Amino acid sequence: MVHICCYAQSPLITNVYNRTIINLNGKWQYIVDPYETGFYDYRWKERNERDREAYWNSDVPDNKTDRKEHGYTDKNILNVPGDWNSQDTKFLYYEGTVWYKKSFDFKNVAADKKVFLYFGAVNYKCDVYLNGKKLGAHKGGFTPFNFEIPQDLLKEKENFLVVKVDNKRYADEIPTLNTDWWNYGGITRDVQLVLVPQNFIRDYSIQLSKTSLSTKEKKIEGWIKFSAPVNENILLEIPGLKFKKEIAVSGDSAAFNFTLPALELWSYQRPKLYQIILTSKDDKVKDKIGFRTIEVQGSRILLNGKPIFLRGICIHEEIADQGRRAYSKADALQLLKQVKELNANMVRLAHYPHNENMVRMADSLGILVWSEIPVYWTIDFGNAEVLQKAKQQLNEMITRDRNRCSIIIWSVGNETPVTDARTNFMGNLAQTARQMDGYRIISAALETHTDNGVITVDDPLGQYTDMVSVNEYLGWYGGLPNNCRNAQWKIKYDKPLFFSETGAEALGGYHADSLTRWSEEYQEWFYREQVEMMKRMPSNFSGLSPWILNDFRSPRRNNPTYQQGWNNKGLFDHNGKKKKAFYVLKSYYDEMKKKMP
Ligand code: GCB
Repeated sequence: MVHICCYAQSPLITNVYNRTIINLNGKWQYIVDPYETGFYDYRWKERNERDREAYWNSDVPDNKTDRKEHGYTDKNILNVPGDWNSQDTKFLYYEGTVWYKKSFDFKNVAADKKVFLYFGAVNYKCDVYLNGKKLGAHKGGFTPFNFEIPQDLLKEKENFLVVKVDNKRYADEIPTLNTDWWNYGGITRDVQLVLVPQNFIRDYSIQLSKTSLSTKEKKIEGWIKFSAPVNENILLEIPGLKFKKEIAVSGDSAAFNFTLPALELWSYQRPKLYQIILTSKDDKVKDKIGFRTIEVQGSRILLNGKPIFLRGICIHEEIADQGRRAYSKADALQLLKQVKELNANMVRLAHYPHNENMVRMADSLGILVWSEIPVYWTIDFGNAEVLQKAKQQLNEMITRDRNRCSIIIWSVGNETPVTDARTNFMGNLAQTARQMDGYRIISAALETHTDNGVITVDDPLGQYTDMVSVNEYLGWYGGLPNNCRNAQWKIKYDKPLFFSETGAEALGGYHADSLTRWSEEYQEWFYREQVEMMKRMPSNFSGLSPWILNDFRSPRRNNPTYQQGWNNKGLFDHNGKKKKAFYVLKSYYDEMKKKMP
């Protein structure tokens, strides 16, 4: 009997795209099941594995007397990867269960291979069945997971793969009931079979040591983990540097370090990546990795030992003109090209880990990344199980991406209320992130409060983070933009200060005078005042990621004239057209680039 829980059934395999894979993307048949009839019987008891009415079991009647009340058909098709909301108007607001089914053949697989079923992400909860057997379950809408498939379960012909996907919101999940983005449901990222040797390289970390620059040694530190203990020498190669090193492994993991004097560092100005090849007796994994250091020293952020200014912008994982989740390389390129047009050097991937294409593309285009888990607004902070769920998502995010040099910041959440329970919860996450990965900055987007006209930042969570990131909307949620002129700031921490959000809405193409809310001119004015205020900020001011690159769908935004289900704080409107504010921010970024290239 497979144990059912919210965790992936097998430890995550990293870098799956560079392994032997069989793609299961494409057309999947589906059944919409708002009452979860395929899962619970009429007494609301979970159906047992062999229940013929369970939707994970065959939908083919045994004979003409047989009664079947479920069925998969080509009349009901969803594309995978993809959210269901954008694929048929009946799904636009749907929150509930949809069963997905894929039939696939599986031939010629050597018995010495292991086979894993890998999902890039499914929002939010899924239960996965193959040929009538449960492989496992997973919760968390934005991180990958995999299950090992027992060899004797796979057939040469017509394997019957069923995934129950449920995107309902709950108070004790992450995120919770309340978000300001669209709850896109479905199998939103790639699905593939990953074929690996019996004993394979499951995970590894290869990083430039922080001390490298002071010693000029360019020391690389790392580790490798196998799926089971081995006793052998593995080979690590970096062909671009003609470098080879044997590493002795006895057990299921080994640590190593070495120096690479000729190494060229990765930076957003020159995003140099090296091919890395790891070869063990049975396995071989290739990756492309860049080497850089990122750290906070005093009140500055240093990349490769030099102070930087983060010319950032927030992004949701959405293609606005098609009103859908982004998932592909083409989507990542479309979004990151917009970022380049703005002359930005950084993105805040809000408010959840984006797909792997995005961070790999950021590595190769040279864009710094803030990556975040959806600990957002109103999490049930007093609940120990919820903390475990948050940790699981943090773990999956860091495990997938720790070798992506573009990622410089792990964020443990956004705009959470100051209480002891919340500070313990998020302090714990910050500590976990630091233990898992000592090569990045830990942060969280905090709120400010205003005391006697002074904007105050004193959130106790600031003591656990390496930089102080705040969301401020002076001139949109409080007063008018000219309030920025006499804004006084009081910041408790002597750490780099970052505006993780600021922004105002404008309906693209709506023009009026600058005092008129929702007009492009109001948003433009807002940005002008904000930029002037930023120029007066104290010297620890280290950058910003305004809210947001593109307009995005949000069910909370119900002004019938100016919103209609969209949050219109984008610098690009939902047809991809630049608003006036775009040019204000761009010219600030042009100026800052000259000062701190
Ligand atoms: C915020 C949130 C973001 C919202 C934004 C807004 O502070 O972090 O998720 O979408 O404000 O537009 O209000």
